[in-house]
Amino acid sequence: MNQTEDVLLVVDLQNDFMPGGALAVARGDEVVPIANRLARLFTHVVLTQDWHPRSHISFAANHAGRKPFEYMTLPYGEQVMWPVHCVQETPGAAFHRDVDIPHARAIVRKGHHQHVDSYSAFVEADHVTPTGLTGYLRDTGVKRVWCCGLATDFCVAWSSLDARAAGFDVFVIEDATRAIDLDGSLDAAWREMQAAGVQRVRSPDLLGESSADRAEGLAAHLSTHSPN
Ligand code: VGL
Ligand code: ZN
Repeated sequence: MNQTEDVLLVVDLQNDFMPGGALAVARGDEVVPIANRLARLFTHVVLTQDWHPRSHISFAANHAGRKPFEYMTLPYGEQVMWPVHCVQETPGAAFHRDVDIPHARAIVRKGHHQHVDSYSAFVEADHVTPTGLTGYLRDTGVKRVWCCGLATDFCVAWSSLDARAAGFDVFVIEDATRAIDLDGSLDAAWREMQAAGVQRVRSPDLLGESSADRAEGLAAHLSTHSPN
């Protein structure tokens, strides 16, 4: 990992996306220890935090007659109606208690505008309003964005696609994500990411736990310990 040109983007490891949360992602909690280990490989880590006002446009409860997980056409496009989640300053919006990334440099809060959602950490769902993350990463010399977190098919996918569009090399650490998978959204997200040139990688390859790395490590161990 080149410490000046790489950033780890840890997406939405918040209570409401964990099992038992308001918008639970199946096995979302399994991502937390992996993200903690990955974060130790990076000096530059940015966290994102879904951070909605209670009156947010993406909540089914704010539209008469709408139910969670239906689609609704809004001025900026199709919007999934979500259960109320990640309301600013509530426990559901807090990071999972086991998130242990004290050296994170920045936390990008998104979805804070009442009338527009933001799955992406870069550009809101109107496709024009920037969060400022692109400028921040460019200003700090970042060339490669490594993504993990929740959910693969929404905030991770949209963030990766926007990072690509902004000209960064982008990697999604697949086993360090979990999906909502609404009507095939996970397959669609991977197709879009692959078409955009987002690279799909796995954490053992980065953490030196893959079988190839183990074999290399073993060879190195044997060569230093072989009798004279
Ligand atoms: C997310 C749906 C609504 C996510 C956030 O973090 O993927 N999904 N808000
Ligand atoms: Zn949200």
